[in-house]
Amino acid sequence: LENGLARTPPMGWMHWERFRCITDCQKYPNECISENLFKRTTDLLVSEGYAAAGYEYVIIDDCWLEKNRDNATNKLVEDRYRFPSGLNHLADYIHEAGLKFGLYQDYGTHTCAGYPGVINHMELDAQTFAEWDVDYVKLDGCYADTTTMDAGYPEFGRLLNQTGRPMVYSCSWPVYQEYEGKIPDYEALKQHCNLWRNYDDIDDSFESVAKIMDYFSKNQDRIQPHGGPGHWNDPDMLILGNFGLSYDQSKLQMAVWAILAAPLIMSNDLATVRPEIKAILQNREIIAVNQDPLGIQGRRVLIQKNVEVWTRPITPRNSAGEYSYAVAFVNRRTDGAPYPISFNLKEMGLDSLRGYDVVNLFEKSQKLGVIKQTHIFNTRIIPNGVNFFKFTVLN
Ligand code: A2G
Repeated sequence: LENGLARTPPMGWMHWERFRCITDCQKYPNECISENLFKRTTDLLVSEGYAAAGYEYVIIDDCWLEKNRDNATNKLVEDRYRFPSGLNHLADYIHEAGLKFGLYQDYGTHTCAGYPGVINHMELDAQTFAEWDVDYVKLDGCYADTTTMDAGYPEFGRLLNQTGRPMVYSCSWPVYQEYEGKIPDYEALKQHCNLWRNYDDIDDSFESVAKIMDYFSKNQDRIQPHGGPGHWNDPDMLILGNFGLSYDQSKLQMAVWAILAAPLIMSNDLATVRPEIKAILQNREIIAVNQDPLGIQGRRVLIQKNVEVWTRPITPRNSAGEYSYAVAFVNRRTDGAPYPISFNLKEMGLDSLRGYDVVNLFEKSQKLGVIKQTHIFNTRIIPNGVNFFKFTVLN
């Protein structure tokens, strides 16, 4: 969507994967979906350095609404107990911290968790979002007629635009169409949405991360070309910092999401993220790969003995216009011991005759020097691990 927004993949935080639909604030005061959670997260984004690293959008997912619209006006109403100060107050709080405010809704009659959706009230709701100073809208697709989505999602986007308030528009439209066996219209998605969910929701496990990677690589011919500035494929949230991923699996998700030019939307409890995981989330070089201005989505280019090679063309380009590359070696093997693997650059698609200067993005001190196109690149990757390098093309 050419609305001037999301020129690089959006970065931020969203509650869904970690906090789901916890609404009992008596029992779970620190976890319930409430203004406290979003204020606390806003504070931590700033004080723990995430904001300085680029994480910007604080996004409320499902379960923020009252079960009914306002009787008199039909307007959406935020849960009165959990958001007692109202969403304008929360938006101000987030904006005063220098961050941006995101909000979830659903195209259908109800949200996935059963709260009122936007259908039949689209104009009013777009207007309400603008009044609440929303900067980012995620529009889900539960309880909706998928056959009307090709028209309905663009229509809601037009109504958002008509408010005059710039809002990033995140669409869940394609995944619901795929569930019904229909191939999404990517040209329409690019035209009408800033990002879109292609596939299943992420859960707190490596199996879930791996399943999403498999979907994105198996379908890359039809998905990958459509990512770019203003319009991104979205493999769903970053789950590192939670319970399910090991340290090395956490690096793996971060590396692959950087290759995929994925939105970097964390879903975790920032108060309890361990320092070594925080370092992964705030790795400046990896964030720079994700946010590369060319905005070319990467691909899985090779598989050898269950080790996958994922590459992404990035800046800088040399005087011949050849790209630099981010290269992730992902070991899907689980048989113990680091697994050695050898590739020449050319078979990975790195074919500049001038060669590449190589650094390890997780071990900045490890500089591998200049490697030529004809050289064999050797690396050993631990089970369920990743080695992630930047190959800077020589001039
Ligand atoms: O509703 C859906 O499952 C969403 N999935 C998920 O991200 C979350 O928002 C959930 C809340 O009930 C998609 O948008 C594809």
